[in-house]
Amino acid sequence: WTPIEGFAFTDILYDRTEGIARITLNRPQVHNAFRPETLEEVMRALRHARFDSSVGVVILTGAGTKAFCSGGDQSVRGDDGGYKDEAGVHHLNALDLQREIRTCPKPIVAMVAGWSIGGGNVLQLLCDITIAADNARFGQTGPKVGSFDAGFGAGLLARTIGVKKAKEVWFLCRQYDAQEALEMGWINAVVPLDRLEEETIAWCRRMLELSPTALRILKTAFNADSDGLAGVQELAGNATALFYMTDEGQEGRNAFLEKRAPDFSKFPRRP
Ligand code: 2NE
Repeated sequence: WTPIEGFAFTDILYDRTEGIARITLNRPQVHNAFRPETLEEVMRALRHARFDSSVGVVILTGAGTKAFCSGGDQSVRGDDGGYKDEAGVHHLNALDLQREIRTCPKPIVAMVAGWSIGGGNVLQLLCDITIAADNARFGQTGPKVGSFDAGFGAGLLARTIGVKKAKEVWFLCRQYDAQEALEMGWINAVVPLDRLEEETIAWCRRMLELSPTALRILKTAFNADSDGLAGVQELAGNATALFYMTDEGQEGRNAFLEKRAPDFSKFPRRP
């Protein structure tokens, strides 16, 4: 892994190998719980990876083997509608990161060892693929700690593991081991802890061999219905981008710039 320079991150690590960018939540003293600054850094790294054309896949993980992420840092949870940053401003920017995971056109793989809990587990859910170590444990704690995620945390979970199971997860706040999570369809694979990185990289390499455009459009397709019109917009944006690459799309632009009427007559009206 080679560190990606140019960022003064305090809460995350950001590095790469081959075409894979890795973002690591790095607050092991609190099981990688996030504060607003942590999520801001993750979003900056994710945007960087998105715009780096040599990156095809992103891994989101947690430092150490004890936790992927334990959700929002309860010690900076304020009384004013969010988690306080160092300036005292309240945020719920976990929701912003959720959107950015959805809209990043590259596959994002959660590599999970240990605890995947609360808002951290919602981030895991949002990732496109999850590879877990056999020591991973999953769960939501919201109703226990005075919180809930009634957006993707509830709705997407229900679509992923079924409504009854999703209600169980939230209404009982139990924890589930990696094998149980796999059986529910919550995650994609369970591997021994000492093979977690190797196996995750193998999954990433497989995706790197495939068509980036096909993966991009499939990701938006999987998200389109659950994201409503914003999801349709994402999917449609891909159609526009592809159309811009055609002679037919370029004829309209060229005609405008050349101050002439466009001639679309040579383009077929396909069945
Ligand atoms: C994760 C879990 C089950 C682990 O238990 P255990 O016994 O293995 O570890 P322990 O001792 O609880 O944790 C180790 C240290 O990490 C801190 C603990 O306070 C402890 O610190 P020290 O006593 O050593 O000083 N720690 C762990 N999680 C933390 C957290 N989230 N915030 C601050 N410090 C944390 C157990 O630790 C646990 O249940 N953690 C809390 C999980 C939780 O409730 N997370 C928040 C859910 S709400 C949320 O994430 C959210 C949302 O609902 C909506 C929007 C945004 C966020």
